[in-house]
Amino acid sequence: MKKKAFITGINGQDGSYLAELLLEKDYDVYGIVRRNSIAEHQESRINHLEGLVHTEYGDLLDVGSLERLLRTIKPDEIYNIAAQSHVRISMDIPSFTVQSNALGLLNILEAYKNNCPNSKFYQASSSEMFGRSVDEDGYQRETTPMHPTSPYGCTKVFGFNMVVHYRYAYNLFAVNGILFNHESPRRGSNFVTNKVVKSAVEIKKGLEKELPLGNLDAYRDWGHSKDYVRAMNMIINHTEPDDFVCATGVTNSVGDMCNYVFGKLDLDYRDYVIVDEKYLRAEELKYLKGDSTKLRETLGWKPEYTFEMLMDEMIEHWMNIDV
Ligand code: NAP
Ligand code: F7E
Repeated sequence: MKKKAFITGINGQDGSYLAELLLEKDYDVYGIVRRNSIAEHQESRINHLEGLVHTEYGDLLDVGSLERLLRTIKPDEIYNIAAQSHVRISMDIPSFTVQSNALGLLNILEAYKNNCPNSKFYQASSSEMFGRSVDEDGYQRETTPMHPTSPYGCTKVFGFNMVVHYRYAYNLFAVNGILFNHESPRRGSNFVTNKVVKSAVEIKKGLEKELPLGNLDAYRDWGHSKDYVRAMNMIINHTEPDDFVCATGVTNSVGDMCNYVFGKLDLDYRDYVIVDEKYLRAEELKYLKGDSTKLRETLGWKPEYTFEMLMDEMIEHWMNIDV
C-alpha cells in the first residue's frame, strides 16, 4: 500500500520540493494551504502538482482542522514545515512568529499524539537555534549549545525541545532536522540569496540601478533546498527517532555571495550595493558553518549541489524570466 505523507507549509519553498520528492517515491501526498485573499497565491509554488497532491485549507493556529485532518487521513509521515520563516521579520512581528512557530508546532504535535500516534513526525528545526554559539573548531553540530539571536530562533528552540520531550514522554517517533540555510529559485525574494540574484539580474538588464542590503559581513552555510528535503525524508525513515544537522560545511559571507553573483554577470557588486540600515537586525547571527558528519555517516546523505551550482541555477532562473 502507498505511504501517506502530510505536509504543513506545502506551498513554501521546501514544501513544494518535498511534495515533488515524495510523489517520485510513490507516496500519497496531502498538505494544508492557508486562505489568501488572492486565491492564485494560495498554491503558487505547487500549481504544477495540481491533481497530484491533495490540499485542504488549514493553519497551524486552527487546532480543530489539524485534529480533523490527522484523524481522517492518518498519515504515515507528518512533515511540519510551516512557519513564519523570516528572521528579520520575526523582530517586527515577534508575537505572531511565536504563535505560528511555537504554539502552532504544539498544536500539530498534540493533534499527532491524539489522532495518529503510530505515525512519524518531522520538525523543521533550524541552525538559527545556535545563534551566538560556535564550537572551537568553527562549526555548529548537534551538541553545540543553543543561544538564539532572534524571536524566530527562540521559537525554533522551543519546537526542538518539545519534539524531543514528546518523543520520550509519549514514546513517539518524533524527530528534528536541524537545517542550515538552503535556497533555490523558489526561495522568497526577501531572503538574501534570491534578493541579490534577482536584483543583480535586473541591474544587468538595465531595469534597476542599485541594490540596498544590510550586513555584508554575516557568514552563512548555503545549500540547495532539493538536497535538504531529501535529508528530511531520510531522517524520518531512520530506524530510530533522532536529531540530525544538515549542512554543506562550506561558509561564505553575504559580500562573497554578491561578488560571485555580480561577477557571473560581468559586474562589480561594489558599484551597485549600498547599505540600508532598514535591513540591519537588532541582533545579528554572525557566523554559521555546519558539521553534518552524523547525517552523512549514519544515513549516507551528501549534498549534490555546491554553492556555485546553487547560485548558477538561481541566476539562470532570473535571466530566463521577465523581471
Ligand atoms: P517558506 O518558503 O517561508 O514556507 C513556509 C510555509 O509555511 C508557507 O507555505 C507558509 O504559507 C506556511 N505557513 C506559515 N505560517 C503558517 C501557519 N500558521 N499555518 C500553516 N502554514 C503556515 O519557508 P521554507 O524556506 O520552505 O522553510 C520551511 C521550514 O524550514 C520552515 O519551518 C523554516 O522555518 C524552516 N527552515 C528553513 C530553512 C531555510 O534556509 N529555508 C533553514 C532551516 C529551517 P503561505 O504560503 O500561505 O505563506
Ligand atoms: O539572511 C544578511 C542577514 O534572511 C541571511 C531562514 O530560512 O536561514 C534563513 O534565515 C544573512 C543575514 O536568512 C540582507 O543579516 C544582508 O545575516 O537570507 P536571510 P537567515 O536570516 O539566515 C535560517 C537557517 C532559517 O531557519 C530561516 O528560516 O543575510 N542580509 N542584507 C540580508 N538578509 C536579508 N533577508 N535581506 C537583506 O537585504
